[in-house]
Order: sequence, then C-alpha cells, then structure tokens
Amino acid sequence: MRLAANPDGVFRYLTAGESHGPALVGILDGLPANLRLDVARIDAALAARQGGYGRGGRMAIERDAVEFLAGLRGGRTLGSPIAVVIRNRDYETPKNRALMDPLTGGGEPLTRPRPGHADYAGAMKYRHRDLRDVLERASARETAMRVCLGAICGQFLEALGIVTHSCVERIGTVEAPIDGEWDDESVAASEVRCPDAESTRRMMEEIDRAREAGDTLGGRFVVRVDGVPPGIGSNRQPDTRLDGILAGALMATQAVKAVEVGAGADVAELPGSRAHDVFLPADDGAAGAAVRRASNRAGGIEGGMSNGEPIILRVSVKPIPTLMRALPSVDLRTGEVAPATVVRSDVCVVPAASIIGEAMVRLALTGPVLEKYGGDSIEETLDNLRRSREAAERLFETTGGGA
Ligand code: EPS
Repeated sequence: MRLAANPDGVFRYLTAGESHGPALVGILDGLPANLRLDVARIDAALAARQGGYGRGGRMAIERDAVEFLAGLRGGRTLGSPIAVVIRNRDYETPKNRALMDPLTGGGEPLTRPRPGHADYAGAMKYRHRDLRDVLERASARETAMRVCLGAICGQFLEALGIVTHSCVERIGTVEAPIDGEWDDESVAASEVRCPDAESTRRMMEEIDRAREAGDTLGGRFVVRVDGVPPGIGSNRQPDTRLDGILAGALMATQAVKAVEVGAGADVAELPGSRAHDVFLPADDGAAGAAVRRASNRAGGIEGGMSNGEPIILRVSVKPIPTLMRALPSVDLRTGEVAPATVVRSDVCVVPAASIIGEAMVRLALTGPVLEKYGGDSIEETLDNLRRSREAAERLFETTGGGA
C-alpha cells in the first residue's frame, strides 16, 4: 500500500532533523529532469513560514535558506535525487551545542510532559527518559523542510499550470468572510495571512490577549489549487483517491486536527438538491466535454478524482500545547503533580500553518500528477499533458467509442 504523500516508485520524499540539532535535511526523489528552479522563490516560501503575528523568539534567530547538495546543476534538475539542507542557526549557541551535539549532547532531563504534545506518547513509545529526545523531532521546526521540498514541487506543478494559494480564515473566535476566492496580495499584506483587513485587526488583538494570558490559539486556514486538470487521482482503490491523499498529507502535519474538502462538514445537513454542483453548458456553446458548474461544493474532487474545478481544502489547527501558563501535568520521575514543562514557544502558528499546508498539498499532488502524465524530463511531462488535453477536447467528437 502506498503512503499518501509517498507513492511507491514514482515520487517520494523524506525529511530528517531535530529542532535544535545542526540542520534539517531533505531528499526528493522522482522529479523530472530539466526543470529550472528559482531558488529565491524557495527561500521566499521559507521566509513566509517564519513570519506571522504570534510567533515566538526562535524566529528572530533563524534565517531559513535552502542549500542544494545534489540533484541540481546550473539551476536545472538532473532527474537524480535532490538533496537539500537548511541549517539551524540556534544550534550554534553553546547551550544548544551542549544539549544536541550528535556525539556528546546531553543534559538535565525534561520529565513533565505537556498535554497535547508528543512528549508522553513518544517517551512511552521509544523508552525515552528525557522528553527532549521526543520533542526535538516532534517540533514543528521540521516543517521548514516540508516547505522547502513543497516549494520545489510547487515549481514543477506551476510548469504544468497548477498553482496553489493559501490564506487564514479563522484564529480563535475571529472568523473572516472567505468564500474560496481571495487575492494573494491581500494575504501577503496581512500579518496573519488573512485577506480581510478588519478580520486581520481582530485576529491580532485576539493573539495579544492570548499572549497576555499565557495562552495559545488555534484556527483554520484554506488551501486552493487552481489549474488542476480533470482526472488526477483515481477511483481504482482506496489509497489512490485524491481526497484521501490530500487529506492524509494535511492531517500528517503537526497540530492539524481536521481537514474538509469543499463544503466539508456542512454536507451532513444539506439535502442532495443543495449539496451538489449541477452541470451547465459551456459559455461558448461548444459541443464536446466542455461544461461549466453552477457551484463548487465538491471542492474540485468527485469520485476521488479532480474534476477540473479549483480544489478547496479547509484545515483546522489546534492551539499549540506549549503554554507559558503551564497546564497541569505529572513529573514522570516522581509521580507528583507538577506544571508541564515550559519552553520558549509561539502563541499562534496558524499563519505559518497555512504555508505548511500549501507545501503539503504540493507534495501530495506531485505523485498523482506524475502518475497521470509521467515523464523523465519536464519536456516529456508537458508533451503528455498537451496530448491529454487535446484528447479530452476531442473526446465526444468521435463516434463509436474506443480509441
Ligand atoms: C516549537 C517551539 C519553538 C518554535 C518551533 C516549534 O522553538 P524553540 O523551542 O526553539 O523556541 O519556534 O518552531 C520552529 C523552530 C520553526 O521553525 O517553526 C515546538 O516546540 O514545536
């Protein structure tokens, strides 16, 4: 069975790295050759992930930037595995070197697990007596590498006309009026990546209140993918369905607790007459497969396959579990009631999560897109896409079916 974000054979990726260790490492295997990469745009995605109102002190230390080790020559992919590194500047402090040096690292163990964090489950799983051995990898620092690999895949998808967008719809109790359409400039101008200015102001106030109370805030972001041709993913098997693949990738992200496609949870209460997207003739009246849809409640996916409409995914994120006013916990060494460990952290990561979600969607889409169009070089992939488009336009012009 293939993993959602890691389909066998065609395309796969791996990340490694501890939050305060020397570096984050990533490998992308299976992208076609001859794709020209714009490294400045990868670094821009990394910088966007570091931003957002509500971040803590760590982001003032890091200046995430990608360093290519393999798979690229003269700015073009070779078709060989791409290997990249992002250095952790925080590792350079004497304190973190002493804690995290791969050969000599160690220190006073952390033993008071944070409710909601990986601390307790990971200690039980790996027989760790120091919670730092769990939290270093569980930390959302790892998502910097996902964003890096996702930005590379984003450039592959854009070469095919498939473009991702994201924005923040909700932080805590503040919900912005967003209906699936927004412009990227308004998102970039907002300190919380919300295209609505009034909601941005209220979200920032809510974050200020949470910070003062020693609390944290979750929220919801939206990812929209434009330009996905019909027929990505398949109804063949449970693990080939595109909605499952995308939702699985998003759920496999730190702090994500729910993913909705299109109308999402609202379909539970809608009658069939209002839950679906009726077909209308194409504007130009052309015959053939060309039709329009009156709405997009399906969120661009029907029967586990893209249907040609924008893909819309809504993703809910929990408040991060490191609270400055610590939640009650138990010291695992003594069995005594004690407040959970307090470490430097963020108040709200929803804006960053929207960038990470977009990266996960890019990573998850790349495998199914390559499965449909194939190609050892980007030229071959584009040839196959063009032929597929031409065939789709002619589909109902031929008579008698078959080839
Ligand atoms: C995190 C705690 C904070 C965050 C970190 C995730 O790090 P630190 O303990 O060094 O202050 O800043 O996020 C990142 C480093 C990042 O790059 O997003 C945690 O405990 O999950």
